[in-house]
Amino acid sequence: MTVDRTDADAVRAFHARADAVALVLMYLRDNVGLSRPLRLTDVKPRGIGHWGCTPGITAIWGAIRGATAATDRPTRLVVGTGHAGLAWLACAYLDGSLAASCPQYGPDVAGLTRLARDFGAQGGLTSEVSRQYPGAHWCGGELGHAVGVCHGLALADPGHDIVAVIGDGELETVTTAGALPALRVLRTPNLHIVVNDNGMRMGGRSALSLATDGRVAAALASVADADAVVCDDPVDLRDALAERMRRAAPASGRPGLLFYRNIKGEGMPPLPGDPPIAGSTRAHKTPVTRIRDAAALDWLTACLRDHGADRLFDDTGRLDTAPFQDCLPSAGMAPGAPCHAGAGPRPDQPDPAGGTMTEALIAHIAAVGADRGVVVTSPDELSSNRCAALLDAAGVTVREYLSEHICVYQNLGEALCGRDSWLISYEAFADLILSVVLQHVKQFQPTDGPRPAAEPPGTIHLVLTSLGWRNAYSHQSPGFLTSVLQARPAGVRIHVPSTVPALRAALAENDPEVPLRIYLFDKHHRPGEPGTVLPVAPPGGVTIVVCGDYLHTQALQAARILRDELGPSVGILPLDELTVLYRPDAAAREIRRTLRERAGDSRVMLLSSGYPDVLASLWAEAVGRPADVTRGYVSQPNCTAGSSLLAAGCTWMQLAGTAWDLMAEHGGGTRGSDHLRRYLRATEDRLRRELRGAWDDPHWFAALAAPSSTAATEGELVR
Ligand SMILES: Cc1ncc(C[n+]2csc(CCOP(=O)(O)OP(=O)(O)O)c2C)c(N)n1
Ligand SMILES: [Mg+2]
Repeated sequence: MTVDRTDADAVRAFHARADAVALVLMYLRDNVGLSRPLRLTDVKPRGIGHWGCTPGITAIWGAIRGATAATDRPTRLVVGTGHAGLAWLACAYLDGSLAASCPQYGPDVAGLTRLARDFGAQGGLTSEVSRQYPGAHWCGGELGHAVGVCHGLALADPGHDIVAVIGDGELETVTTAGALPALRVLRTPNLHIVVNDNGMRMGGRSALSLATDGRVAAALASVADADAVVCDDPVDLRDALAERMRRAAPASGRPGLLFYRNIKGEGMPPLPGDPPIAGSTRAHKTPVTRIRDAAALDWLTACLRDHGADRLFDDTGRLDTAPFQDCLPSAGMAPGAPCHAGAGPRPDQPDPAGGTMTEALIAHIAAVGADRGVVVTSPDELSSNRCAALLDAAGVTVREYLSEHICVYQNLGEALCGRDSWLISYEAFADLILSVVLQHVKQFQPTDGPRPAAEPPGTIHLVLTSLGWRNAYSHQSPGFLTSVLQARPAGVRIHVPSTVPALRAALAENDPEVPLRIYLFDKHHRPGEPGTVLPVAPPGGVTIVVCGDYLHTQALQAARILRDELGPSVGILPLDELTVLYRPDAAAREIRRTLRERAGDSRVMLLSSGYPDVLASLWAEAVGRPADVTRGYVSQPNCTAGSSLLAAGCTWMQLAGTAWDLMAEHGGGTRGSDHLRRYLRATEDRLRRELRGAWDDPHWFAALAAPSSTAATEGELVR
């Protein structure tokens, strides 16, 4: 298919004008239409933004706009180049999509002046893509998310064409490399990946640029089983995209991989006497940082005029859209249109009263799936996490792919469509996606800066059911929760239910303002029901505050032994949701009041599911006094759960011993119980002895971590 001349001119005009707007945003704070000669006072104290990617992105944006106009297909766009904020805003200003959400940036001199002043200013618009950009997906400048997010979008929303724009440097990220072969499995013909192939990364030539004859492009397309296109002209790119969009569902089911070849930072001449900018590493950011004298002012004036900055507005000061009108589509391009997953027939649901944590989880997800359809992603760990039953639940779409990043990116794609989704992963590898998760929630912190009135995204439910404590030497660490906590993010809930009812209560919470819920529980065991131990410690007694079911089991056993010996002396206080320790809302304040009351004047032992220090300081702040003892994960070389617990001082015998010491220190009722002390020490010694050189926890200790099978061993265990 070929486009007619008007359309071709429109694409080229859009490209040129968008570059002009980008230069205005980069350098000017006044006189944005060049209605009079530039003065130094019109210029920002220093240039802001990334020029290098801009000419490529503006050309690609014009091509996408043109293709969308020609086909009338609604399109969603994800720009992986987080540093393309300058190009992004220039394009969105020009095509009106920015003003649709932020009317202050309207199509006239005043609107562009406001935008130029806000761009990069404190309290204004971020210079890298963020949530302030209407319709943008944001990833904190982390390269490598775009194709994975587009998997999620393309599958969640087959009614839209999904276009991912990535850099040739971004193409080198492992996440992008991993996301390409996934396309073979996913079959997403509505996905079009456009590579801004400008030959350069930030600090040098890209790998892609080393094979200029298109061999790398062909090889990558083959890996992805995608239709490859290589072109140097935005009009050709527009043609290729329009053709793909017209064949909205090519019989082949193949996505498109389209390479737009250009020179990084082209269109910006150097200052007289300086080395060339285009195609060099100088092009990446702001090639000329400061405009301080008449010569630099002349250079900037010429540069702006060359791109048509003086022709952006008509005589009345309105943006002149006529030259590129034919590539302004009527169909929307930004994310936001609601979409609905087909609800399947009701499944044979697992028993909602099922006894284990994972059974409760499966029952919940299956019910949600039956009601409105739901996506579950997992990095090849669904069965290992005991959740394979989800594969058979109607309305539940499971996507397994061996990359935590690709999984969470797909969840982000679902969230952009306003849909809730689940990611089921090992705790030990959740650290891999920590920055993605933190960035996602960071965007929901309240800010005073400009921000579009966007629909809240769907909630991502991150389920961690294989605890890092169990194999933290061979695997990574159980520090994910405490790293998240440390950031004290708003809009997050961290559920560490100690019992099945507590998990059910967490699952039943439904607040669309919460973009991320994290659940941590141990897939291995059946935790004790509440009520085994009175929650309130008597005066002089000890309250063990427990986060999560894993340590809860140890604490329960410790309390049981002490109570058998000393009567009601130890209480257990489960802290089932961790963000209550800092959240400013009334509900969290009320929970903190209850915690203070329950802890009363007893001694407090705080057991953290991750590393101890963060929880210790949050507790002290929330309750008004520090815990007397804090325990949590301690990294050390071993390979069994028992030795992790032992190193952390969290086995039941250590906990009981510490509680006993605390009571003794404070004159509590420890009458005549030396034999208990001796028993606890002897048991701890025995555990240490039996663990030395062992490959597994001793049977008697492991049995406690799985109370469903404790009955047979309990006599042996407790004297
Ligand atoms: C994961 C990650 N690592 C490193 C960076 C730092 N960084 C910013 S831009 C860039 C180069 C990007 O090159 P490319 O994708 O080709 O973009 P373009 O040439 O269009 O600027 C790098 C390495 C980053 N943003 N994200
Ligand atoms: Mg590049």
